[in-house]
Parts: sequence; structure tokens; C-alpha cells
Amino acid sequence: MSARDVAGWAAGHAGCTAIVHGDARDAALPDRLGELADLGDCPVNPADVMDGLKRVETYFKKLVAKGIRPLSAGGDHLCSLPVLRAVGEKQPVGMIHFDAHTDLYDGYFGGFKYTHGTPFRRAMEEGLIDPNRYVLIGIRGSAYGREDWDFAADHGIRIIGIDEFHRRGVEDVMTEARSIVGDGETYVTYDIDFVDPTFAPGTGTPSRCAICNSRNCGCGAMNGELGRV
Ligand SMILES: [Mn+2]
Repeated sequence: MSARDVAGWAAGHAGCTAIVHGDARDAALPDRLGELADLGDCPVNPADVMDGLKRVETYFKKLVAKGIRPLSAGGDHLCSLPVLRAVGEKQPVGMIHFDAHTDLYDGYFGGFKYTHGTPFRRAMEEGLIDPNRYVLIGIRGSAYGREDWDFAADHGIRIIGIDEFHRRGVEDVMTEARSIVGDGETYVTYDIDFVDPTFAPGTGTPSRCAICNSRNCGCGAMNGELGRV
């Protein structure tokens, strides 16, 4: 499907604004590297979490069915769960996860199952992620226990904590991350608290001793070469 087809499809959906940049003259622009369209905001329900998840899932399943590789931004990390339900529906995806926290808890805030701290535990339970192609990078900061780390260890999920990240450096860590996910379909997710709060203070759970801006850009560049979302 071409970008203009995507735009036409998006225009038929209430609330979607499609923008296609067809005449980019700078070869470095993303538009020259692929066919892109801004599909606007995904429908949500701010008054009902479970209904909101269903709406996001339905929206992204329509995109995936049309052969579109989605790139989404915004919301808290629970928003990744319905996206994974779409991209991992036919077979589990690999995952590179940049974050200060694992978001692999079973329950949060007294046992709630669908929160920003639990999305990837649910995704694992639903068979959406291949644990052997799953790597978390930058983990540190506050925690409520070791349950999430234990779950990761029990399932063979690789955690590269912030101390190891600093010791080895961007190139070495990303080389390992790319070898873990291999050539299969891979979902890349990025929590803003991966970056040190000195540079990105607008997050609910700021965690110090993270990476500076230049190293952050290094991770982004190496993921750009990965070429799949
Ligand atoms: Mn986080």
C-alpha cells in the first residue's frame, strides 16, 4: 500500500488527519526512506481503561491488516499492550525495550492488572512477545520488589541494567540487542524515563543515573538501522 493509499484510507476515518510528504528534496528525510503517513490520533476512552484498550487494539489491527507498520507515540506504557495485540497477533514478536523499569509486574497499585507497570506481563501471558527475542535496556531506579526481575529470569528475558549499559557502552549493548532479536519482526518501545530526568523531567517516575542525550541519540541511530517496528 502506498503512502497516498494510506492517506486516502485515513481520510475516511473520523478524526484522522493524513499528511503525505511526497516532494521531499532532502534524501536524509524519512520520507525518502519509506512511505509515511500521519494518521492522527488513535481513538481512546479516557473514562474506561478496558474500553480504551479495546479501541486502540481495534484501530491498530486495521493498520496491520493493511500491511502498515505502525509507529505510535504518547499515552503511558499500557498503550503498548493493545499495539502488541495487533502486531503480535499472528506470531510473537521480538522486543527491544528501553526503560528505567521492566513494566513486567503482575499487579500494580494494590493488584490492578492493567497499568503502566504491567503491560508486558500481560503481553507475555497472551503470547505476544517471544521471550527469547526480548531485551530490556537501562533498567534501574525505584522498585517494589524483585518479582519482575524474577519473572524475566524465569522466562529467559535479557535485562541489561544501567550499570552494565554504562560499563559496556552504546555500540556493544546495541550489538547484543540486535543479535537477540535477530531478523524476525521486532517491536521497539521507548519509555521517556530511559533518559536521565536532567534532560527529560516530564515523566511520572523519574529515575536518576541514566544516560545523557548524546548516548540516547546513539541508541536511536542504531535502531534506525534495524528498520522494523
Ligand atoms: Mn519506565
